[in-house]
Amino acid sequence: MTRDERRVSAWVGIGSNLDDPEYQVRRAFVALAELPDTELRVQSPLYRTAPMGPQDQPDYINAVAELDTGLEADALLAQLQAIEKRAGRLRETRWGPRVLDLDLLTYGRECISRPGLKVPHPGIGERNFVLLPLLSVAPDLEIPGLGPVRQLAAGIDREGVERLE
Ligand code: A4P
Ligand code: MG
Repeated sequence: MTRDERRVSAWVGIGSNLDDPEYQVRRAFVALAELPDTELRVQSPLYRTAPMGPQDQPDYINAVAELDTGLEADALLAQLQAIEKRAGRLRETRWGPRVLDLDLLTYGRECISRPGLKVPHPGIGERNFVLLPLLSVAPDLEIPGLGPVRQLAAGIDREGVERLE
């Protein structure tokens, strides 16, 4: 197989609600662009979104990015976690506030379910803070097992999600 044939389109969800979230998300795009054997193909606009989960936390800034990568899914997840760590992510409350959260939303057309890695990312089909950024840059993206973004986004509540200029 040539190198080109192994390259995969992977979508990453980016979220932050601590330590200047807009800056954190913009810096995450830069970090993604610098990953080994990987190109940053698409970056979505930024969205201000009401928190899902505990409500006593600040609003989030969310965005999505498309990578073109030669990394395996596990290696890519490890790289995403390293970026989170460098951003200073410490607190680990489930659905609690965080400096930077990078979720592997899709990895090509693959469905992966093993301890530590589930792709497509669970909840993708119900989360307006993932679907609306995806809709703005990839309405025709097919989420394996769920359907096209355009169709998934048609059914969701848009309340609490505001696109930034
Ligand atoms: N993991 C498994 N599959 C994946 C994947 N596809 N991508 C494992 C990333 N990680 C994956 O993740 C916990 C474990 O999930 C990792 O060790 C990894 O092996 P985490 O990011 O450390 O934990 P978490 O984020 O606190 O938990 P969880 O359940 O992943 O939360 P979510 O789903 O990331 O939600 N509200 C708004 N408005 N916007 C947000 O972005 N985010 C969250 C976090 C809550 N509320 C939000 C937002
Ligand atoms: Mg996460």
